[in-house]
Amino acid sequence: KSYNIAVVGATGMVGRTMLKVLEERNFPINNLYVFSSSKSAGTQVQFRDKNYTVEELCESSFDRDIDIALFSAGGSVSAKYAPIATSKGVVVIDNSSTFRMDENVPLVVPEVNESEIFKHNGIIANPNCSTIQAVVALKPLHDKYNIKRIVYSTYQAVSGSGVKGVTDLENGLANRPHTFYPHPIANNCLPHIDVFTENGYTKEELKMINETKKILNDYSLKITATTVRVPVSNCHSESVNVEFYKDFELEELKNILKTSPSIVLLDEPEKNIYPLATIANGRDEVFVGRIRRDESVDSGVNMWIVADNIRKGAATNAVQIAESLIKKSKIYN
Ligand code: 11C
Repeated sequence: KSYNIAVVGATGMVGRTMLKVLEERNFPINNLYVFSSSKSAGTQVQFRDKNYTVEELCESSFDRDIDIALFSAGGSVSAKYAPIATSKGVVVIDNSSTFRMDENVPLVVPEVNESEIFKHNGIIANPNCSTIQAVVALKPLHDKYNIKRIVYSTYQAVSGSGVKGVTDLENGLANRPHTFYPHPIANNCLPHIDVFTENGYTKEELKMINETKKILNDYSLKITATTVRVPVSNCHSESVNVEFYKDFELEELKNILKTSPSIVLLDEPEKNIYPLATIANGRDEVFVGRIRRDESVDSGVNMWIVADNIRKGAATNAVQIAESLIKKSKIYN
Protein backbone atom coordinates (compact mmCIF):
# COMPACT_ATOMS: atom_id res chain seq x y z
CA LYS A 1 0.00 0.00 0.00
CA SER A 2 1.14 3.54 -0.55
CA TYR A 3 0.04 6.74 1.11
CA ASN A 4 -0.86 10.30 0.31
CA ILE A 5 1.61 12.53 2.10
CA ALA A 6 1.72 16.30 2.62
CA VAL A 7 4.76 18.32 3.65
CA VAL A 8 3.88 21.69 5.18
CA GLY A 9 6.82 24.07 5.12
CA ALA A 10 8.30 22.27 2.13
CA THR A 11 10.72 25.04 1.15
CA GLY A 12 12.35 25.41 4.59
CA MET A 13 15.55 23.70 5.66
CA VAL A 14 13.71 20.93 7.54
CA GLY A 15 10.93 20.60 4.92
CA ARG A 16 13.41 20.10 2.10
CA THR A 17 15.26 17.55 4.17
CA MET A 18 11.98 15.75 4.92
CA LEU A 19 11.48 15.32 1.16
CA LYS A 20 15.05 14.08 0.78
CA VAL A 21 14.66 11.59 3.65
CA LEU A 22 11.28 10.32 2.35
CA GLU A 23 13.01 9.71 -0.97
CA GLU A 24 16.13 8.11 0.50
CA ARG A 25 14.11 5.75 2.68
CA ASN A 26 11.79 4.89 -0.18
CA PHE A 27 8.67 5.84 1.75
CA PRO A 28 5.65 4.39 -0.07
CA ILE A 29 4.03 7.53 -1.46
CA ASN A 30 1.09 7.63 -3.80
CA ASN A 31 0.35 11.39 -4.02
CA LEU A 32 2.66 14.03 -2.58
CA TYR A 33 1.40 17.53 -1.69
CA VAL A 34 3.80 20.33 -0.80
CA PHE A 35 2.70 23.48 1.01
CA SER A 36 4.33 26.70 2.20
CA SER A 37 3.43 30.26 3.12
CA SER A 38 2.41 32.68 0.37
CA LYS A 39 6.01 33.96 0.30
CA SER A 40 7.43 30.68 -1.04
CA ALA A 41 4.36 29.39 -2.88
CA GLY A 42 5.09 28.73 -6.55
CA THR A 43 8.61 27.44 -5.79
CA GLN A 44 9.47 24.12 -7.40
CA VAL A 45 10.75 21.26 -5.29
CA GLN A 46 11.99 17.96 -6.60
CA PHE A 47 10.86 14.59 -5.31
CA ARG A 48 12.12 11.42 -6.96
CA ASP A 49 12.29 12.41 -10.63
CA LYS A 50 9.38 14.85 -10.56
CA ASN A 51 9.07 18.56 -9.92
CA TYR A 52 6.28 19.74 -7.65
CA THR A 53 4.98 23.29 -7.41
CA VAL A 54 4.62 24.39 -3.80
CA GLU A 55 1.06 25.49 -3.00
CA GLU A 56 0.11 28.19 -0.54
CA LEU A 57 -1.29 26.59 2.61
CA CYS A 58 -4.92 27.52 3.20
CA GLU A 59 -7.94 26.23 5.08
CA SER A 60 -9.03 24.01 2.20
CA SER A 61 -5.57 22.46 1.68
CA PHE A 62 -6.60 19.29 3.49
CA ASP A 63 -9.91 18.86 1.67
CA ARG A 64 -8.46 15.90 -0.19
CA ASP A 65 -7.34 12.43 0.50
CA ILE A 66 -4.21 12.99 2.62
CA ASP A 67 -3.12 10.26 5.05
CA ILE A 68 -0.20 11.92 6.84
CA ALA A 69 1.00 15.55 6.95
CA LEU A 70 4.51 16.39 8.11
CA PHE A 71 4.46 19.96 9.48
CA SER A 72 7.58 22.08 9.78
CA ALA A 73 6.45 25.63 9.18
CA GLY A 74 6.71 27.12 12.67
CA GLY A 75 4.49 27.12 15.73
CA SER A 76 1.78 29.51 14.57
CA VAL A 77 1.17 27.56 11.33
CA SER A 78 0.92 24.32 13.32
CA ALA A 79 -1.42 25.91 15.90
CA LYS A 80 -3.80 27.04 13.17
CA TYR A 81 -3.60 24.30 10.55
CA ALA A 82 -2.85 21.06 12.44
CA PRO A 83 -6.36 21.00 13.98
CA ILE A 84 -7.87 21.73 10.55
CA ALA A 85 -5.90 18.81 9.09
CA THR A 86 -6.88 16.38 11.85
CA SER A 87 -10.55 17.39 11.52
CA LYS A 88 -10.30 16.09 7.95
CA GLY A 89 -8.84 12.76 9.12
CA VAL A 90 -5.19 13.56 8.41
CA VAL A 91 -2.59 12.35 10.93
CA VAL A 92 -0.21 15.25 11.65
CA ILE A 93 3.42 14.75 12.61
CA ASP A 94 4.37 18.17 13.91
CA ASN A 95 7.92 19.45 14.22
CA SER A 96 7.00 22.61 16.16
CA SER A 97 6.89 22.98 19.93
CA THR A 98 3.17 23.87 19.92
CA PHE A 99 1.70 20.54 21.02
CA ARG A 100 4.72 18.80 22.55
CA MET A 101 3.70 19.13 26.19
CA ASP A 102 -0.02 18.53 25.53
CA GLU A 103 -0.92 15.37 27.45
CA ASN A 104 -3.11 14.18 24.57
CA VAL A 105 -0.22 14.39 22.12
CA PRO A 106 2.51 11.72 22.03
CA LEU A 107 6.05 13.12 21.91
CA VAL A 108 8.08 10.50 20.14
CA VAL A 109 11.60 9.37 19.36
CA PRO A 110 11.01 5.93 17.81
CA GLU A 111 14.15 4.39 19.33
CA VAL A 112 12.87 5.41 22.78
CA ASN A 113 9.07 5.32 22.94
CA GLU A 114 7.70 4.10 19.62
CA SER A 115 4.58 2.57 21.20
CA GLU A 116 3.34 6.05 22.24
CA ILE A 117 2.69 6.75 18.55
CA PHE A 118 -0.40 4.57 18.56
CA LYS A 119 -2.04 6.55 21.36
CA HIS A 120 -2.36 9.57 19.11
CA ASN A 121 -5.53 11.59 18.66
CA GLY A 122 -4.51 12.95 15.28
CA ILE A 123 -1.31 14.76 16.23
CA ILE A 124 2.10 13.28 17.05
CA ALA A 125 4.81 15.75 18.10
CA ASN A 126 8.42 15.58 16.99
CA PRO A 127 10.69 16.71 19.85
CA ASN A 128 13.23 19.52 19.84
CA CYS A 129 16.44 18.60 18.04
CA SER A 130 18.70 18.92 21.06
CA THR A 131 16.37 16.68 23.08
CA ILE A 132 16.14 13.95 20.42
CA GLN A 133 19.85 13.23 20.21
CA ALA A 134 20.23 13.20 24.00
CA VAL A 135 17.38 10.78 24.73
CA VAL A 136 18.55 8.28 22.09
CA ALA A 137 21.68 7.84 24.23
CA LEU A 138 20.01 8.24 27.64
CA LYS A 139 17.18 5.73 27.19
CA PRO A 140 19.26 2.51 27.28
CA LEU A 141 21.26 3.87 30.22
CA HIS A 142 18.11 4.82 32.12
CA ASP A 143 16.70 1.32 31.55
CA LYS A 144 19.83 -0.27 32.99
CA TYR A 145 21.13 2.12 35.69
CA ASN A 146 18.16 4.37 36.55
CA ILE A 147 19.08 7.99 36.00
CA LYS A 148 18.82 10.36 38.97
CA ARG A 149 20.04 13.64 37.46
CA ILE A 150 21.13 15.08 34.10
CA VAL A 151 23.20 18.22 33.40
CA TYR A 152 22.96 19.32 29.75
CA SER A 153 25.41 21.83 28.22
CA THR A 154 24.87 22.28 24.50
CA TYR A 155 26.88 23.67 21.61
CA GLN A 156 24.21 24.21 18.97
CA ALA A 157 24.65 24.87 15.27
CA VAL A 158 23.16 27.90 13.52
CA SER A 159 21.08 25.64 11.23
CA GLY A 160 18.84 25.19 14.29
CA SER A 161 17.61 28.72 13.53
CA GLY A 162 17.02 27.86 9.87
CA VAL A 163 18.33 29.74 6.86
CA LYS A 164 18.49 33.02 8.82
CA GLY A 165 20.94 31.59 11.31
CA VAL A 166 23.16 30.09 8.62
CA THR A 167 23.17 33.40 6.73
CA ASP A 168 24.08 35.33 9.90
CA LEU A 169 27.12 33.11 10.45
CA GLU A 170 28.17 33.38 6.79
CA ASN A 171 27.82 37.18 6.96
CA GLY A 172 29.84 37.37 10.15
CA LEU A 173 32.63 35.17 8.77
CA ALA A 174 32.78 37.47 5.70
CA ASN A 175 32.98 40.55 7.97
CA ARG A 176 29.51 41.67 7.01
CA PRO A 177 27.20 42.90 9.81
CA HIS A 178 24.97 40.42 11.63
CA THR A 179 21.24 40.87 11.29
CA PHE A 180 19.60 37.93 13.02
CA TYR A 181 21.15 37.00 16.38
CA PRO A 182 21.33 39.72 19.07
CA HIS A 183 25.17 39.55 18.91
CA PRO A 184 27.68 38.43 16.28
CA ILE A 185 27.72 34.64 16.07
CA ALA A 186 31.06 34.53 14.21
CA ASN A 187 33.90 34.10 16.74
CA ASN A 188 31.37 33.96 19.54
CA CYS A 189 29.33 31.64 21.75
CA LEU A 190 25.88 32.95 22.62
CA PRO A 191 24.40 31.51 25.84
CA HIS A 192 20.98 32.31 24.49
CA ILE A 193 18.72 30.07 22.36
CA ASP A 194 15.05 31.00 22.05
CA VAL A 195 13.62 33.56 24.50
CA PHE A 196 14.36 34.03 28.20
CA THR A 197 11.66 33.10 30.69
CA GLU A 198 10.96 34.38 34.21
CA ASN A 199 13.26 31.95 36.02
CA GLY A 200 16.27 32.97 33.91
CA TYR A 201 16.21 29.85 31.73
CA THR A 202 15.66 30.11 28.00
CA LYS A 203 12.78 28.26 26.35
CA GLU A 204 15.32 25.99 24.62
CA GLU A 205 16.63 24.97 28.06
CA LEU A 206 13.11 24.35 29.36
CA LYS A 207 12.29 22.31 26.25
CA MET A 208 15.26 20.03 26.93
CA ILE A 209 14.25 19.61 30.57
CA ASN A 210 10.52 19.05 30.05
CA GLU A 211 10.69 17.02 26.84
CA THR A 212 13.31 14.63 28.27
CA LYS A 213 11.00 13.84 31.19
CA LYS A 214 8.01 13.26 28.90
CA ILE A 215 9.88 11.07 26.40
CA LEU A 216 11.59 8.97 29.08
CA ASN A 217 8.24 8.96 30.93
CA ASP A 218 9.93 9.81 34.21
CA TYR A 219 8.90 13.02 35.92
CA SER A 220 11.13 12.30 38.92
CA LEU A 221 14.27 13.01 36.86
CA LYS A 222 16.30 16.01 38.02
CA ILE A 223 17.52 17.93 34.98
CA THR A 224 19.24 21.25 34.35
CA ALA A 225 20.45 22.73 31.06
CA THR A 226 22.51 25.52 29.55
CA THR A 227 22.04 25.85 25.80
CA VAL A 228 24.59 27.75 23.73
CA ARG A 229 24.66 28.78 20.07
CA VAL A 230 28.11 28.28 18.53
CA PRO A 231 29.55 29.27 15.14
CA VAL A 232 29.02 25.84 13.55
CA SER A 233 26.81 25.54 10.45
CA ASN A 234 25.19 22.20 11.17
CA CYS A 235 25.05 19.50 13.89
CA HIS A 236 24.46 20.06 17.58
CA SER A 237 27.08 18.89 20.10
CA GLU A 238 26.22 18.26 23.74
CA SER A 239 28.11 17.65 26.95
CA VAL A 240 25.82 15.42 28.98
CA ASN A 241 26.58 14.67 32.62
CA VAL A 242 24.48 11.89 34.12
CA GLU A 243 24.15 10.62 37.67
CA PHE A 244 22.65 7.16 38.24
CA TYR A 245 20.99 5.47 41.21
CA LYS A 246 22.74 2.19 40.37
CA ASP A 247 26.46 1.45 40.02
CA PHE A 248 27.89 0.75 36.60
CA GLU A 249 30.95 -0.70 34.94
CA LEU A 250 32.33 1.70 32.36
CA GLU A 251 32.97 -1.00 29.75
CA GLU A 252 29.48 -2.39 30.16
CA LEU A 253 27.97 1.09 29.81
CA LYS A 254 29.93 1.67 26.60
CA ASN A 255 28.80 -1.68 25.29
CA ILE A 256 25.16 -0.86 26.01
CA LEU A 257 25.50 2.34 23.98
CA LYS A 258 27.35 0.56 21.19
CA THR A 259 24.61 -2.03 20.78
CA SER A 260 21.64 0.37 21.10
CA PRO A 261 19.67 1.46 18.02
CA SER A 262 20.90 4.47 15.99
CA ILE A 263 24.00 5.01 18.16
CA VAL A 264 27.56 5.09 16.81
CA LEU A 265 30.21 4.92 19.49
CA LEU A 266 33.27 7.01 18.61
CA ASP A 267 35.42 6.76 21.68
CA GLU A 268 39.12 6.21 21.10
CA PRO A 269 40.61 9.38 22.58
CA GLU A 270 44.15 8.02 22.28
CA LYS A 271 43.64 8.15 18.50
CA ASN A 272 41.80 11.52 18.66
CA ILE A 273 38.56 9.74 17.80
CA TYR A 274 35.43 11.32 19.27
CA PRO A 275 32.15 12.65 17.84
CA LEU A 276 32.40 15.79 15.72
CA ALA A 277 29.89 17.96 13.86
CA THR A 278 31.84 17.32 10.67
CA ILE A 279 31.38 13.57 11.15
CA ALA A 280 27.66 13.70 12.03
CA ASN A 281 26.78 16.06 9.18
CA GLY A 282 24.44 14.32 6.71
CA ARG A 283 24.05 11.24 8.91
CA ASP A 284 21.00 9.90 10.72
CA GLU A 285 22.76 8.30 13.70
CA VAL A 286 23.63 9.77 17.08
CA PHE A 287 27.37 9.81 17.78
CA VAL A 288 28.57 9.27 21.37
CA GLY A 289 32.06 9.49 22.81
CA ARG A 290 34.34 10.98 25.51
CA ILE A 291 32.64 8.54 27.86
CA ARG A 292 34.26 8.74 31.27
CA ARG A 293 33.35 8.34 34.90
CA ASP A 294 32.33 11.48 36.76
CA GLU A 295 34.57 10.96 39.77
CA SER A 296 32.88 13.73 41.76
CA VAL A 297 29.80 11.56 42.48
CA ASP A 298 29.17 7.91 43.48
CA SER A 299 27.80 6.81 40.12
CA GLY A 300 28.03 9.25 37.26
CA VAL A 301 29.26 9.55 33.70
CA ASN A 302 30.19 12.29 31.23
CA MET A 303 29.43 11.94 27.51
CA TRP A 304 29.76 13.99 24.35
CA ILE A 305 26.79 13.52 22.02
CA VAL A 306 26.65 14.86 18.45
CA ALA A 307 23.97 14.54 15.77
CA ASP A 308 22.72 16.23 12.62
CA ASN A 309 20.01 18.48 14.05
CA ILE A 310 18.21 18.87 10.72
CA ARG A 311 18.15 15.13 10.04
CA LYS A 312 17.87 13.04 13.25
CA GLY A 313 16.91 16.19 15.17
CA ALA A 314 13.99 16.96 12.87
CA ALA A 315 13.35 15.51 9.39
CA THR A 316 14.55 11.93 9.87
CA ASN A 317 12.83 11.54 13.23
CA ALA A 318 9.55 12.77 11.72
CA VAL A 319 9.85 10.33 8.80
CA GLN A 320 10.68 7.49 11.23
CA ILE A 321 7.44 8.30 13.09
CA ALA A 322 5.55 8.12 9.79
CA GLU A 323 7.22 4.77 9.03
CA SER A 324 6.14 3.38 12.40
CA LEU A 325 2.62 4.62 11.79
CA ILE A 326 2.23 2.86 8.48
CA LYS A 327 3.97 -0.29 9.72
CA LYS A 328 1.73 -0.89 12.68
CA SER A 329 -1.27 1.36 12.86
CA LYS A 330 -4.62 -0.36 12.47
CA ILE A 331 -5.92 2.68 10.62
CA TYR A 332 -3.42 2.26 7.85
CA ASN A 333 -3.31 -1.51 7.34
C1 11C B 1 17.62 25.53 17.78
N1 11C B 1 16.61 23.62 18.89
O1 11C B 1 18.66 24.89 17.59
C2 11C B 1 16.34 24.84 18.17
C3 11C B 1 15.53 24.68 16.93
O2 11C B 1 11.51 23.74 19.27
O3 11C B 1 11.78 22.81 17.35
C4 11C B 1 14.26 23.89 17.10
C5 11C B 1 13.21 24.60 17.88
C6 11C B 1 12.09 23.66 18.19
O4 11C B 1 17.53 26.73 17.64
